[in-house]
Amino acid sequence: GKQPVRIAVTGASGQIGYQLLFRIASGSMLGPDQPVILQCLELPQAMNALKGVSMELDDCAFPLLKGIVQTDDPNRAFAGADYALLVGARPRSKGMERGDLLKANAEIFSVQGKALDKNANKDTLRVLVVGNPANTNALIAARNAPSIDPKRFSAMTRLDHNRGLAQLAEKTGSSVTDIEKFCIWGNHSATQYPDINFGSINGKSLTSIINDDEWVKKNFIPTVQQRGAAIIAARGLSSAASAASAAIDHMRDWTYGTNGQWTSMAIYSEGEYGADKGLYFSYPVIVSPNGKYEIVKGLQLDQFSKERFEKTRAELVEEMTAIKELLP
Ligand code: NAX
Repeated sequence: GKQPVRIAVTGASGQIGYQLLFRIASGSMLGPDQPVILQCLELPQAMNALKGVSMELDDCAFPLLKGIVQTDDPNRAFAGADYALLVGARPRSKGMERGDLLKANAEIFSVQGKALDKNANKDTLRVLVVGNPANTNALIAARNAPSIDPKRFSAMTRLDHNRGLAQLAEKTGSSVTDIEKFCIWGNHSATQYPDINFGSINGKSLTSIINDDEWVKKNFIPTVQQRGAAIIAARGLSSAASAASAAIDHMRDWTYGTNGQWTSMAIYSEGEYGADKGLYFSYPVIVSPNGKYEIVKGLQLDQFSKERFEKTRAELVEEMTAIKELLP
């Protein structure tokens, strides 16, 4: 059979970690014939909770699970890592300004970027940043890992993408798998732009099927942008199972391909569509079966889309500017 792959997960005993680890160990991420070793990173004060999670993983008797590392040392967590899911982050505490939040996270992701650079398996590594502000945290980690291709880093907008698919499926009375060529542009934040203009169902354009511009602009776009807040309002806790599920989808598709279909990933920008080179920006991508992603090229954005694109681009530039002096 296949050799086990090493999968580092940070924030492993948090809400999302608790959903994610079991899905990975069960084979949801890399398939039923790929053994895995979980390398869990937590803060020192969460090591006991992590021990409990590890005991539960043992108790599942997952056939694919070949080992669990529990550590508060990034160097150990990332040793030989083929995958790194960076979930742990500093949450916003009361009275904390956005700039302070960016800086607190810049510290965490600088340390982790350096540890990845020193310890990970550079020939296979795929990094997904989930912890917020995810796009800028990905930029910081990548910049601190100069010997790793920046294209091996990504940030998660797949949850936003999946939220959009679910809304569109409901509106059109179709299945989520029927909806093609939908995408999220930009930042994983309320400025993200969920774009249906290229979308189709069975070759028929989504805009003509929906035929309700008012719904798209006043209902659909804000619903996707504000979905995280709506989950918190309803559940009293932020999205966790759906976030973990999106992380699984992101890594599976990045490894095995999207069958020619579009998905959304925040990836290193070379300046495509006018986003600034070096930003981690969500684009429509297609992943080939060998695990290489390509940004969908040649799309014509209309005036409305250009305005939305500009708004989320400007926010990412602003985030980068706030942490610029902390970049190596
Ligand atoms: P929790 O607070 O439940 O868990 C976070 C865990 O990370 C904690 O156990 C904490 O001890 C650990 N941690 C903190 N700093 C660490 C460090 N330096 N090294 C290792 N572990 C560390 O948060 P949870 O609900 O799991 O959310 C995790 C992150 O995902 C948050 O930043 C959250 O904002 C973000 N999200 C991102 C989403 C996305 O789509 N990109 C959606 C869901 C989620 O809101």
